[in-house]
Amino acid sequence: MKIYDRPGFPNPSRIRMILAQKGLEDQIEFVGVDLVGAEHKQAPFLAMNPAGKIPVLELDDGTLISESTAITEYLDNLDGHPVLTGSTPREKAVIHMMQNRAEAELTGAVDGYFHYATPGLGSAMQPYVAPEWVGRKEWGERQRAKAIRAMTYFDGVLKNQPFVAGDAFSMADITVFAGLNFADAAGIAIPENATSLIAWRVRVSNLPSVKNRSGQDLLPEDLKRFGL
Ligand SMILES: N[C@@H](CCC(=O)N[C@@H](CS)C(=O)NCC(=O)O)C(=O)O
Repeated sequence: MKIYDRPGFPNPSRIRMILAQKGLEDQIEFVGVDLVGAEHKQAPFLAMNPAGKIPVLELDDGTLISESTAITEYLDNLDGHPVLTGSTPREKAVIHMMQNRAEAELTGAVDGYFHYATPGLGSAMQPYVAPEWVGRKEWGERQRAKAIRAMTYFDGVLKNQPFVAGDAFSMADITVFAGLNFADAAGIAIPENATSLIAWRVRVSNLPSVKNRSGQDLLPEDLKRFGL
């Protein structure tokens, strides 16, 4: 299997944590995609994923799977023993609900702030992001506020249960974790009073499948291009 991605970016980091949790890392050949150079917006990549986004999983028979949740479902069910996406109808439904909430309210909002209210991925990507319009920056700032509201929401959830979707670690935890790392990179801080979310983050960061795959591992050349 091949995965087209870029180390250190939020959705690729979700998949790398899932591969670690499932013990599949050595079965994958990673193919680097130059996001900062807008390689993912050119015809060869768009033929693999018309959305122009990473990650993309390519199976040995040539099947192409994009969307991190779909890739997660595939990898988690490959051995017949899903541990991140639920086993019972109830578990599956709750995990999917929380996963979608994490993506729509947190990661998606951070993404909106990053691409619209900041220089985002830089000049090569600007033609593909959005045209300048009056209020673009204000919209981006509203996404920042939305991301902070999501952090407060997940803090409330984690006051009552150990993990985002209940008693067990799941793909919803991985998405919230990747979303918080993205928020760090974009400069959106977790509210200080979100103590349950902060404590959960420390706990999750020490899990074997998460440790050292936290998404803070941008390639040196990307760090340089971002001026970091
Ligand atoms: N819904 C997609 C989102 C993927 C996504 O936003 N990937 C980011 C990297 S973390 C990307 O490719 N960004 C580049 C862009 O939007 O141009 C998924 O779940 O995989």
